[in-house]
Amino acid sequence: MPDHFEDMWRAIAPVGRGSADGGYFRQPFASAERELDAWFVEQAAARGLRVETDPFGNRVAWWDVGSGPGVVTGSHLDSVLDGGAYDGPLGVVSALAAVEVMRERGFRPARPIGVSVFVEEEGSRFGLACLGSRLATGAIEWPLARALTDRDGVRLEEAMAAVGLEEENPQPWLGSEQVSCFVELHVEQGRDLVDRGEAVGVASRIWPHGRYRFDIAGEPNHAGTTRMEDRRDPMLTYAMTALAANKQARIAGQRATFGRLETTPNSTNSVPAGVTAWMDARCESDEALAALVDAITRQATDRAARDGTTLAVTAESVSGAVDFDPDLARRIARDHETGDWPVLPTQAGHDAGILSARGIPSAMLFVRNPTGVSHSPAERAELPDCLAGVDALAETLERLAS
Ligand code: HGY
Ligand code: MN
Ligand code: MN
Repeated sequence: MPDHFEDMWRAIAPVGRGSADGGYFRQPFASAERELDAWFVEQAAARGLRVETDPFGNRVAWWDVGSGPGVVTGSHLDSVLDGGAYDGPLGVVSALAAVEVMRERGFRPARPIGVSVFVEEEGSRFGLACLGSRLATGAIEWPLARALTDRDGVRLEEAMAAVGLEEENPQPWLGSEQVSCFVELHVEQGRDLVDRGEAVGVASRIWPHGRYRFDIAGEPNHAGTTRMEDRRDPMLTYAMTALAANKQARIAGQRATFGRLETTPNSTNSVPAGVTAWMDARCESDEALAALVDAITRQATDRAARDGTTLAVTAESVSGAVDFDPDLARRIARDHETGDWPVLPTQAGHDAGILSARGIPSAMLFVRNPTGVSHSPAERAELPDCLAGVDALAETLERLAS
């Protein structure tokens, strides 16, 4: 007997949680995420869904009814480091629950309905956002992706092989021939719905965003015997770059964050040899993103010249602006008992954005997050809003698969 929403939520809650009220560590192809992957296959089987697994570990569980390209809904099960409970899993659990709701309502889809899980959506292990959906759609070629490494130097292909994904030359497979449209339900990563007093919303667009690695090299030396004027200190260049990024983003009304830092040799009583820092930048347009990264890079380069350090900036992950199909968004948002659902932009990237950019009509449903906080243990969604999200998703799928 398939579990209902609350049973499923209770079953996965402890998987990969750092401490009782802590955050989640669900890195792709590692134990907690694999446990969730196995749980997903079990829940799909309990619903009589046919699970397809692609060579990258992405899953689609099919309700094989109707004909033609399917309507697919789903999200991801991996998390950022110390992430929240809802970012990703809420979309997967809600999709499984929505299948039950449609069946209980006696709905017979005219098209197959798929429940999907894309791997490494966060890019928090291998650095590239939405890696699974980019591989499935061909947005990144396997020869390039296979060599991506994690913080321990493990290559993607090694991590995948370690969990049995060993196809020699895996090919992209996902396009509009397989999928007529894709809908992702996701916890809102912000406060728009809270401020509007709404439980459910629809996405209009995703801001372009990217991740940039700043490699700053200096001269390692003694922290005590080296006079300040004789130093070539990469930590100084980094510190001024972080301040410049914050200032430039504020001036431009955009977003820039340095959240990850490595220093070598990481010694308390040494001037560092090098600092590597990762910047996450998000802007309203592709042009604004390029201009912001350019302005910050210029200021970092000037500072490096003054500090006698060297700087190299590498774009590790770039996702262009996504404008979801406005007719599809309107079709989903309109004429509900509670009126029209609000249509909102987001600065967070999603697999729905990758599929949309590859020509698959895509949409997103957001569920209210009372804290508005995400990528943190403080991320929330109340049960009544989660259940409203399941009903909204079932209603949406019925509209799209009739
Ligand atoms: O980082 C993001 O934009 C998303 O949460 N993966
Ligand atoms: Mn997500
Ligand atoms: Mn996320």
